[in-house]
Amino acid sequence: MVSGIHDQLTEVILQALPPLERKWWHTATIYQVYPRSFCDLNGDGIGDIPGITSKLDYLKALGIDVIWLSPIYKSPMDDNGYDISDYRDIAPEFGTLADFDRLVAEARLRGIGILLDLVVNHTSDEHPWFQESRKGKDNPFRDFYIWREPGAGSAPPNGLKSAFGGPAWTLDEPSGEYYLHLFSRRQPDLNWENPIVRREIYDMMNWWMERGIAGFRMDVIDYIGKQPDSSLVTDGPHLHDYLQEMHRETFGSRNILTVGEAWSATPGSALLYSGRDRHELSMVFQFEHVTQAWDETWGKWRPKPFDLVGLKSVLSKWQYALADDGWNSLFWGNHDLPRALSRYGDATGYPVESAKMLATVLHLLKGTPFIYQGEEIGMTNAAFTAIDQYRDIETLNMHRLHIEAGLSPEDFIKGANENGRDNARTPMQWNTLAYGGFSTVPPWIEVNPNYSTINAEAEVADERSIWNHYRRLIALRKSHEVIVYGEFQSWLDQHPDVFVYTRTLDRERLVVVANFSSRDVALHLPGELHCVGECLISNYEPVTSLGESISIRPYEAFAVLTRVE
Ligand code: TEU
Ligand code: CA
Repeated sequence: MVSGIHDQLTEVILQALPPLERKWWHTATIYQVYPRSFCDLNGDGIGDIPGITSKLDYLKALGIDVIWLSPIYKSPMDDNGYDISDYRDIAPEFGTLADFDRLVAEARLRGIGILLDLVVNHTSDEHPWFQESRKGKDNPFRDFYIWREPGAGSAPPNGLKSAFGGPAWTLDEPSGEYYLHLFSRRQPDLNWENPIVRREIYDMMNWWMERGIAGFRMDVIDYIGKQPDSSLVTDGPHLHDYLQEMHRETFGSRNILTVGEAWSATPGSALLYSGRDRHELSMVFQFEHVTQAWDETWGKWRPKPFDLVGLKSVLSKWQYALADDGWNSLFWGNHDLPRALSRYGDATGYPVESAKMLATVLHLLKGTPFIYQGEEIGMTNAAFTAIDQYRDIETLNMHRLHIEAGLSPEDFIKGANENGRDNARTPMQWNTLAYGGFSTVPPWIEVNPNYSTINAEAEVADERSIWNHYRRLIALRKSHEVIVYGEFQSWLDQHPDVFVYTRTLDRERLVVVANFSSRDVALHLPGELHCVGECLISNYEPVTSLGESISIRPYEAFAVLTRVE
C-alpha cells in the first residue's frame, strides 16, 4: 500500500517535469577562437577575421559545429577586446564588418555557426556613452555608468576591488565623483538598473542576430545585477529578472545558443540560469574545478598541487546536479586559463597519451564540450621566463602588486608560468614555418618554440594524433545518444589516480576509464562494471572487456559500450 502511494507520487512528479526538450546544441561541439592569436592573414603580427575564414576547412574537418569568437569589436585593446568602444563595428586590426559577414556566410556553408562574445557588464572608457557620461553630472548619459560620491577624506566609496588589482573605483577629477570598474580602470561598469542601458544592449543584440549569428557567450554575466553600495557583485537581486527580460526582448524567439560566464555559479544557481522553465540561458560556464586548485591567499599565482579526488568530486557533483534539469558546459581551458595539457596532463612525459585522455574524459561527460584553440593539437603553456614576455593586463598588474605585497619575483613568474592568461594566448601553431605559420612577421606575443614538433599540419597528417582523437570524439557525440543523454554515475570516487564513470541510456551503457597518472595502475572494478562490449575510443589498444582486475597504463583512457539487462 505504502509503496503504491509512493509509486503514484513518483508518477505525479515525473509528469510535472516534462522530458528534456532536445536542442541542437546538446549534440554540438564548440571551438573557441581567440582572434588575436589564431591566424594573421595580412602580416601585421595580429590575428584577424580573414585569417579565421581561411581556416574554416581545418575546423570543418575537425567536425566542430560552432565557433565562439572572443571579442572582435572596436576596442582600444586594454584587455584584448574585452573593452569595447563600439558594439556595432569591428576592430580595424581584425578586419571590417564585410569580413565578418563573409566569415558568417562561409561558416554557414560548412554547417558552422558563429557565437559572439557579449561583453555588457562594462564598456571601454573610449565608448561614446562613457565619453558623454564623464562630461558631468547633468549629462543624459551620466546614469549609463555607476558614479558615486567619494567616501570620507575623498577615499573611494568603499573597498570593492578590481579583478585586475587595486580599487574598483577611480576618481574622475572634473566632477569629483568616482566611477566603478570591476576590471581595469579603462573598463567602466554599465549601470544595468537603467532601463535605457538595457534597451540599448537588447537592440544591439538583435542587430547582431539579424546578421545571422548562432548565439552569444556572455562575459561575466553573473555581475550585471551588482549592488555596489553593499559590495555585492555577483547574484544581485535582479540578475535573473534581467536575463529573463533579455531572453524576452532578444533571443527568446530564436533557436540560438547562449552560455553565460559565471565564476560564482553553484549547482543551485546554474539551475536558475539554465533550468528548462526559466527562460534565461542555455547553459553557464562554472569554474569550481578551476578555483578549487587556487591558494587561499595568493590565488592562482600559487596553485595547489593537482588532486584528482577533488577534481572528480567537483565534476561529478555538477553532473549529478544537472542530471534532470539545466545543462552543463564542459571545458578544460579557455583564453583566461592555462593550457589543459600543462595543467591536468603530462606535457613532457606523456603529451600525446595525456592530451587524449583529457579529451576522452571531457567529451564523454553529459553537456556541451568546448575546445580552446590549440588544445586539439596538444599546445602547452608558454614557459616565459621574464615578465617582459607577458602581455596580459592582469598578469602585468598582478606582478607589480604581488611583488609589493612580498611575493618574490621568481615565485610570481612560477605562478604566471602555471596560471597566467598568456599561456593560452600564444599564437596558434599551424606548421613548421617561421612563427609557426601564424604570421610572416614577429607576432604581438611570442610563439611557443615547440611549434617545430607541435603543430596542426603534423597533427592532421598523423592518423594516431591528438587531433584525430578529438575528431573521433566529436563524431561519437553525433552517433551515440548515450553520450548526449545517458545518465552519469561515477565509481571509485576515492581512487587517487583513476576516474571511472558510466553513462547509461535505456539498455545501453558506456563505461569510461581514465588514468590521470604516469604510472601503471592495477584496478579492481566493482561487479556492476564487468562487461564485454565495443570499444568506442582508446589511446592505447582498444579494450573490449572488463573483469575483476584490470591493468591500465600511464594516462590510458578508453570507453566500452555495453548492454545492461
Ligand atoms: O573574465 C572574467 C574574469 O573574472 C577573469 O578576468 C578572471 O577573473 C581571471 O582570468 C582569473 O584570474 C572575463 C573574460 O573572459 C576575460 O578575458 C576578461 O578580461 C574579463 O571578463 C573582463 O571582461
Ligand atoms: Ca593581421
